[in-house]
Amino acid sequence: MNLPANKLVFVGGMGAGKTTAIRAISDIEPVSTEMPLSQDAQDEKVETTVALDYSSIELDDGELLHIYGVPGQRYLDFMWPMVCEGALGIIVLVNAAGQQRVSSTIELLQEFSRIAPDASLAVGLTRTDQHGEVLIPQFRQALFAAGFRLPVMRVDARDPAQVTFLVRSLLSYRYAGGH
Ligand SMILES: Nc1nc2c(ncn2[C@@H]2O[C@H](COP(=O)(O)OP(=O)(O)OP(=O)(O)O)[C@@H](O)[C@H]2O)c(=O)[nH]1
Ligand SMILES: [Mg+2]
Repeated sequence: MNLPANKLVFVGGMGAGKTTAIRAISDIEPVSTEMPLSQDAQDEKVETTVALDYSSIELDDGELLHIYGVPGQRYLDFMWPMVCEGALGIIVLVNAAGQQRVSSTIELLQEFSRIAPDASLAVGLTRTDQHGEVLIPQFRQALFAAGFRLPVMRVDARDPAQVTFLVRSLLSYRYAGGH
């Protein structure tokens, strides 16, 4: 099978901003598999990914990056290994409003380290504009204490510049010798 050389995947819980981030940085019309959310409890969120997101972006000097997203909902986690196959990078998006942010992030990092052992990881914390009480140094320190040395930063998934910066950070980290 021919796998894309530069493949990056956005992962994370439902509503973390994966589909939004991919749409924000897309050079092409993204492929998405959104379905209406049946329950209306999720504030402004009315759709959820049921299979995957796909798009591509051109970085420096024409370097093409294939960007995928997984569904956040647990019952669809059988899609995760399929979508992550051959990925060089995995970005875990974490909703700052979520419960047990630290433990659920560590769980996801452990899970995706198993699913894609050769991928580099990075973490983006979304919705900190609404939840300014979540502090990056503490969050980063907790992940570090759990053994994860990786880029950790705030990101507004709606903002192309911030999402691109996170992508570039992951690539820089990987090629600077981080895993
Ligand atoms: N205010 C604010 N809203 C954000 C931010 N990041 C993402 N959002 C919003 O959060 C929602 C995220 O929805 P999606 O992008 O569909 O989330 P997802 O991770 O793809 O979710 P699933 O596909 O259901 O797993 C969207 O309404 C975004 O506009 C942020 O930093 N600040
Ligand atoms: Mg989605």
